[in-house]
Amino acid sequence: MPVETVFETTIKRVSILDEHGRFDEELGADLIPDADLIKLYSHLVTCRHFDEIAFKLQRSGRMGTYPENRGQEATSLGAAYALRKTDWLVPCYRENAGLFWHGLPMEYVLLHWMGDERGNEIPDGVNVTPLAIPIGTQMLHAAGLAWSHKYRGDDTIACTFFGDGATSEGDFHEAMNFSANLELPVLFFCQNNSWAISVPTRIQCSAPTIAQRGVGYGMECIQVDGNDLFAVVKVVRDAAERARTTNKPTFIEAITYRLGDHTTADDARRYRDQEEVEMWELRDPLIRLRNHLDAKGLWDETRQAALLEQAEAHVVDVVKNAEEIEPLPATDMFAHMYKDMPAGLEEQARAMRTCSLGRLPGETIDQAAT
Ligand SMILES: Cc1ncc(C[n+]2csc(CCOP(=O)(O)OP(=O)(O)O)c2C)c(N)n1
Ligand SMILES: [Mg+2]
Repeated sequence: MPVETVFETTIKRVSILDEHGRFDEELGADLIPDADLIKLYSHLVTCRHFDEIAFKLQRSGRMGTYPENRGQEATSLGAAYALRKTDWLVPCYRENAGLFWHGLPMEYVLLHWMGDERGNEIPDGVNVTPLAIPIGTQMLHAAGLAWSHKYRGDDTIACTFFGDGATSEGDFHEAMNFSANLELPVLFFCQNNSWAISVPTRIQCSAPTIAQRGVGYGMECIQVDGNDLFAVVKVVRDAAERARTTNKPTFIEAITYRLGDHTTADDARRYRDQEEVEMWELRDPLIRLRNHLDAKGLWDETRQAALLEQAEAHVVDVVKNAEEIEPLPATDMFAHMYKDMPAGLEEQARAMRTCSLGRLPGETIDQAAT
């Protein structure tokens, strides 16, 4: 036969709790115990409240730019829940729910967006890397982390998060190729939220799925309903097991949507239709899970009211911790790039110390210069 098929593939999508409340018992029955389900839902509600407050902090001039997480929370949370605390989460910037579940204190994220580098000095024992603003860079870090654990011979894995837009970056392809060829225990978790700022996914990727980008690297690829916490837990658990036992990476495309603007510096009304947003509001992962809990008799309005009160009190404390931290002089910006600061930078830091920006409150020029 002169022409034969040498390769064929299919991309599967996993859904367990759909937007209409239908639940797949076969896949979902023993996935998440009820007690954990309540904890996860409570966490989602707290994170949603955190998101609202972070947005307000920016709007009232108390914080810099902030990317709302609203609508996407089930993706990173499902992944973090399915992983071990010793595994690495290597985030982009829209994964608060997963990072907080993994142990990152909430105030770190506020400090980051307040421009305070202490927000990126992740506490020991919390296996989370700092938020990555340069798109795509973190995937290579995840490959490196996974490689180091493979080299040590333990079964720790890395899960890196990124957006649909990030899959057009060279770094993405390098990290994928490297991880597949070296057989590294990495999960590549793409949050396809339909947009890369104002660029829709359909003109960013000509293939019908982003998941199939991984096929070219010989990787296991799967699509999942990213607003379905159960389905995310299922695919990440399976992928993590594969990574731990065979060192094979997996590419996961989670279909989700950001309900807010790209960041507080954006106005999404200028490029996307309100009907599209309204359609996705109906698929909100929090509403879906709440309805499921209601149907199981695990939740009611009294519990909801108590949870909201608790979440509000918690976030008040978080904001207080972030805002009341001892201020650092602006020269702190020089402190985080090099172990030994190059002479040129040291010179600039010294010059800044003697101007008002570089001094601590109440510090004189003489004190600063010493
Ligand atoms: C290397 C690089 N190029 C451009 C930007 C500007 N930028 C910030 S976010 C973004 C879009 C990212 O879209 P996507 O990967 O889909 O993530 P999302 O924000 O939708 O979660 C761009 C182009 C950047 N931060 N880094
Ligand atoms: Mg996107």
